[in-house]
Amino acid sequence: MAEKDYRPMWKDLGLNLEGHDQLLNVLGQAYKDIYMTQEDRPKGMQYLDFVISEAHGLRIEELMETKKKGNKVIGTFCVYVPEELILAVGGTCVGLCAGAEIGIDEAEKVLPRNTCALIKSFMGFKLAGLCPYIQASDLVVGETTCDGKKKAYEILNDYKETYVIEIPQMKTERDRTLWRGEVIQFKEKVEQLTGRKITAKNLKEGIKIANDKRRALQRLSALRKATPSPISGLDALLVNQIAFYDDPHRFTKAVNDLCVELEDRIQKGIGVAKNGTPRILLSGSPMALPNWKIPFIIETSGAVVVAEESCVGERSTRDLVDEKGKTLDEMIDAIVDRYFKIDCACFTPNVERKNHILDLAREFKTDGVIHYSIQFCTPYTVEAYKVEKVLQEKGIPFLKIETDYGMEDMGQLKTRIEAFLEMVRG
Ligand code: BJ8
Repeated sequence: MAEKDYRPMWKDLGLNLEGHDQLLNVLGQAYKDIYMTQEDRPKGMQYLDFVISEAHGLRIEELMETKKKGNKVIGTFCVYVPEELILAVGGTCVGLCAGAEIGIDEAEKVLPRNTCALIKSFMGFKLAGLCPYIQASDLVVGETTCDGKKKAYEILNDYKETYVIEIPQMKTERDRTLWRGEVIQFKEKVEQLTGRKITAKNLKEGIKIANDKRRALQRLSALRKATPSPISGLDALLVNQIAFYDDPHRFTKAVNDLCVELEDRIQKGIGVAKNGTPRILLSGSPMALPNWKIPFIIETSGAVVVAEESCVGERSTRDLVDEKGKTLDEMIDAIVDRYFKIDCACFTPNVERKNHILDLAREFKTDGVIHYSIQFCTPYTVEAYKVEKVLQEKGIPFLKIETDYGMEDMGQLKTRIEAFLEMVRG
């Protein structure tokens, strides 16, 4: 993928060079096959192609540069980690969730086989020495969302210091108090790690950077309401995936530039699929980079994905932190409230999520909802039952898929998705 020789840097980071070369070859080929074969892509996607090609090269070099200046890099696995606190002190937040079936043999030495692929993947990446982001991180932050993750962090901590934030399971006032305490404690952890104080002034800036990124992603999302859709679901997913890695200022600008191009496309009636193409809302477990399997099958079966009800999608961008706060305390409260709205399936009850799915299905004029859960992901697999029920009540076609990162079931999934699209077309 990368042209410059980054091997000395990868070696210094302690990567397994041979395995890493193989990984880059496989990913480079997959990207060509899945992304570069799409037709009528917006020109603005060239920036994203570049970012992907340099994801393990230039971007890591940038992280090492910022570290040399005394700034810290913090790796995270969940959209519940308040990025604003990291940005406030000049830190960089990078997503460590992994979406590839790599290092599984290593992961299965420490985790049960029937663990969700996302957990096995991040553990595999670490144990097999294949992820430069975790190597470059000064601290890794886990969270008590699902049982699989929270127990896996105990093991990960043996290999990399992992600070765990407690996430409540319900949304009562008591839970909010607990959550506020966790945000304060995390603030102190960030201050201790960086040796810098979080103040009203720098936190205001951190909030603005994170909100600007979300605003750009919201703008992109809103443009996908147009018919025909001006961008493929695969490309939009890629933008959402890269949001977790790229420099936030540069990324925000690139997404806004892309939106200008898409606005022009919409005005001219240019889209990636002709009118009448089934419009699909994809809902469920997050699709971490480079998990493109389901949207690839959907979009090569004659449909277009117009929205993702997921943490790599709408759930992580829909809410902004209120920017009106003047004091540090007011800003912390605004952060607490913003994150407390996240409707992950780890919460109970989780009525908000069902309402959001209905709203999205309506706003994006979708013809059907495909619910995706990673195999062995109890929260999303179980919650799919309730999602199906509310959609059935509204007469919205629904397909439930459970799969992992392997390619063995591609044929079977394609058959099911094609049959669903046939039914949707009527
Ligand atoms: S806020 S969705 S990013 S926890 S897929 S590891 S839930 S068994 S990723 Fe998530 Fe935060 Fe929730 Fe979002 Fe567990 Fe399920 Fe695996 Fe998952």
